[in-house]
Amino acid sequence: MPPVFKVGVLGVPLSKGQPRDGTENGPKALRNAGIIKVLEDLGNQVIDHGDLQFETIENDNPKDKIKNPKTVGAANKKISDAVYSIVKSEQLCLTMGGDHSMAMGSIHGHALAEPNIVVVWVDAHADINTPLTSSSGNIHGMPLSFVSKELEAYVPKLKGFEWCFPCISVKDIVYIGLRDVDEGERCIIEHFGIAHYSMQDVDRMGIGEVVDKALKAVDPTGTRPIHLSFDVDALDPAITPSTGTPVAGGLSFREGQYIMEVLANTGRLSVVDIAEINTTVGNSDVTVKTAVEIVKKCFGQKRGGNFLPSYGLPKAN
Ligand code: NNH
Ligand code: MN
Ligand code: MN
Ligand code: MN
Repeated sequence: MPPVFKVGVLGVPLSKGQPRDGTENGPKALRNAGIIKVLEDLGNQVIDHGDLQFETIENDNPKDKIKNPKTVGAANKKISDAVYSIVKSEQLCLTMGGDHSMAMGSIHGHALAEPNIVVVWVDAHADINTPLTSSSGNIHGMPLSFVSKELEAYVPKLKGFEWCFPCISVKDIVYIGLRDVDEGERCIIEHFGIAHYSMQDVDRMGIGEVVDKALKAVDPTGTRPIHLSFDVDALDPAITPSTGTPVAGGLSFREGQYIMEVLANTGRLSVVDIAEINTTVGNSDVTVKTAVEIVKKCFGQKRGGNFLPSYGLPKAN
């Protein structure tokens, strides 16, 4: 039997966590590419929750270096509430971003509904800068610092984020695909011993061993609900060029699919974020196509073929 999921789809048209316009079109691009039908054709029951609507708050001046703090804070509160209720209603939640600051709300809502989650962060970047270590001031480089308990003492209280209390441990995070990590982030990874598998590890061990080790690192018993946060810039820019901060030397199409298939096979995927498609960076067709193929693998499509028990094998006579 192919796995059949009750999938709750949520569009998260967010762009203020980073400097470029275009990430807000991610949900529309995925919808236009037929994502809902693709998921249904795999046998899943799909509940489309539509796209969240975010307001741009007036006079949202940078707080120290942090850009658009109130707008991003308010948007993530909405994301948290929506993801919370989707998870509570027992749907496997697909959040279609949107810039990656969305993961702050998504993880927060998920953790409130399912206190025992682990986070698999597939990204070229670690996105665990604090407002004090970030040199860009872009919140999409910081979501993990806001939700991690051990970092509470390092994250200043900011207006707009009062709702966001730390809800996971850094011990619950594992990275795959890293190849562009800032100094402060590297310090955090070392200091707190956060599990991480960089592209060098993928080169050395191969994706099979990396994914095995990554899952064992955060969840040795293989029992915990999984939050997958997938930044399309984890993949090689050859296959996902339309993203704000492409980094050469990324995961191949096959490696990306493999991660998804293994996570789907655990049966414990609970929330999947797909982030950082930017439709205004070049022609986004290739990127969107790649993203749809990758997302499919989280929701039951197997490269080895899906067995349909209802298929009647035609007899010769
Ligand atoms: N680390 C950089 C920053 O904090 C870049 C983050 N950019 C991303 N993250 N695309 O996935 O600004
Ligand atoms: Mn990234
Ligand atoms: Mn290491
Ligand atoms: Mn990211």
